[in-house]
Amino acid sequence: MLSDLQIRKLTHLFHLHDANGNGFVERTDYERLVGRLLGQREREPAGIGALREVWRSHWQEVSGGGPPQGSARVPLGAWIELWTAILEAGFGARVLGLCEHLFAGMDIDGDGKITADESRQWFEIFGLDPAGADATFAACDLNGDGFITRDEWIQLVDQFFFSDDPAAPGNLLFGALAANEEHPEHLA
Ligand SMILES: [Ca+2]
Ligand SMILES: [Ca+2]
Repeated sequence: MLSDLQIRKLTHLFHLHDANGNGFVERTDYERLVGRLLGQREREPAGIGALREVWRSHWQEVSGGGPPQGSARVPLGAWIELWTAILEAGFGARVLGLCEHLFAGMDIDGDGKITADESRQWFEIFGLDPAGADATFAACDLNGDGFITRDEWIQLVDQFFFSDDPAAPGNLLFGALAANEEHPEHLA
């Protein structure tokens, strides 16, 4: 069973994905996010097709494998159920795969490191207040060398999904949880 803190984090994640704030995560929400992710690249990097594909398959998983052109709508309850099933299986290949696609989304220049600037753009993609990005970055750069590396990223994603410690830096990966009730609809 997931803890209250885990449920809060998953609820926060739901609201970030529900980009038009209608109470459902839909295919169009994913497309909007992917569009923002791709829109930040000045030129098409080699891995762009792969990035699009991972997000597409992630949506397929979230929506229960509905038809590609389908109009599946995932309400909060189903979202929590899906993530509960994923997380109760432990930190395995699926969560590692998720780490990889999130990292690829955030590492805009593809150099294998996330900078403070890329972190700010990540906040923009999810419609988060960019004012919070620098504090989040400082907390998430675990060794303070000015970059978030893959190793740090895996620890942070692990904390976001699994930690029950309210002080874990990874809790901030998608912005402060106090923003739970806000919908990022101004970017819709
Ligand atoms: Ca980078
Ligand atoms: Ca670092």
